[in-house]
Amino acid sequence: MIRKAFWLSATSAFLALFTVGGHAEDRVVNVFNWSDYIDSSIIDDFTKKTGIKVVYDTFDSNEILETKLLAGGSGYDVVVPSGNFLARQIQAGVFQKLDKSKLPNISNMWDTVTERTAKYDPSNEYSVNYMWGTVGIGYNIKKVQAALGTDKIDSWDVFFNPDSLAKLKDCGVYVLDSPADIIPAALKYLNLDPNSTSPDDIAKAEETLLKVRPYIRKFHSSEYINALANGDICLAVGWSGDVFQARNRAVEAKQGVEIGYSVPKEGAQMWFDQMAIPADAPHVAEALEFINYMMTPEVIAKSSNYVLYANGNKTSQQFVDKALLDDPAVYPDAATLQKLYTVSPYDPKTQRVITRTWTKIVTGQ
Ligand code: N2P
Repeated sequence: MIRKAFWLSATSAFLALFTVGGHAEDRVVNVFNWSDYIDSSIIDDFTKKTGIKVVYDTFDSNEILETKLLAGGSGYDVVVPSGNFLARQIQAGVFQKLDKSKLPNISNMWDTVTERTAKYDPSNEYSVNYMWGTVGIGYNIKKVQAALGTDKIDSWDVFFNPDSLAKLKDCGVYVLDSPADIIPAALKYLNLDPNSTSPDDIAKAEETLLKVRPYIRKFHSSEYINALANGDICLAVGWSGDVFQARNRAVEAKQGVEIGYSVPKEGAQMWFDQMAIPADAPHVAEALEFINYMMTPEVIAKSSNYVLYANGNKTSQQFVDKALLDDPAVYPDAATLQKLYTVSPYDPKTQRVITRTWTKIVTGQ
């Protein structure tokens, strides 16, 4: 009897060990992040350090991410919505609160950013910042000079004024396929509230966009990086860091393409992309380890140095390339900050108007 009990417990100890060993090997985290948004060596380093395998998928639209999250069972453990989308997803019960005791690196975060992200996630209970940036104008300096007689773009007028955009039609114009980025910009250009939910105001934005629609070659939210870098297009309404990536790719390609980025004087949107854990995430412990790792100052600085966006981590700034840190289009100075606005989530009724409007703009009808 004693012997039998010994064998039983020895067997279960062996089984337990085996299971723990197997489990360690199987540890995995499923991450869904924006495209062109990480130095892949960071993912490899995380796996080397923790033994956790990263399955990394990408998207280029908040709408795509939201559809998956609202359907449930996405299988993702870490996702990165922008603040305005995060806010309504929190309301919809899509996320779980973060166990801050598992996130010691949160002490590195920057109050200038957390104060702003609290607008979307009060007390920052559900999310931490990954990167933040602006919506502006990326352009081919020489081609714009040839078409418009100036290589300095400082106003949305170059895009929203049909006479101006017509001159850029042949060299090519791309626009983000993202109503929550473009419609507020149109409202701002019209001197209206970029957060307006008035159907009249949205109709004015639609009218303005339909007038320039004939001169837009494509609505797409990631292809403009290479299109700008290769000289295939001369203007893109896009996200700051992506335009800077285009600029660097152009420099590396040595074909004489020079790319500029403008934060238009009328005002530009400042957005925040937040790491969060879905309520039904299958690997919560691993998700927390991943998020904590991404808040390591050296790690997130490496990411910023690669993707050319500012991050929300104060301690990381000593590791961020000086050129990036000193660039007011990346880490805005007081004068640039004055020009930046944030957007609120659309309520369901306004969202329906925005979606209908956007379909008309993209299809041009
Ligand atoms: C990364 C673009 C992320 C900015 N390529 C939009 N939130």
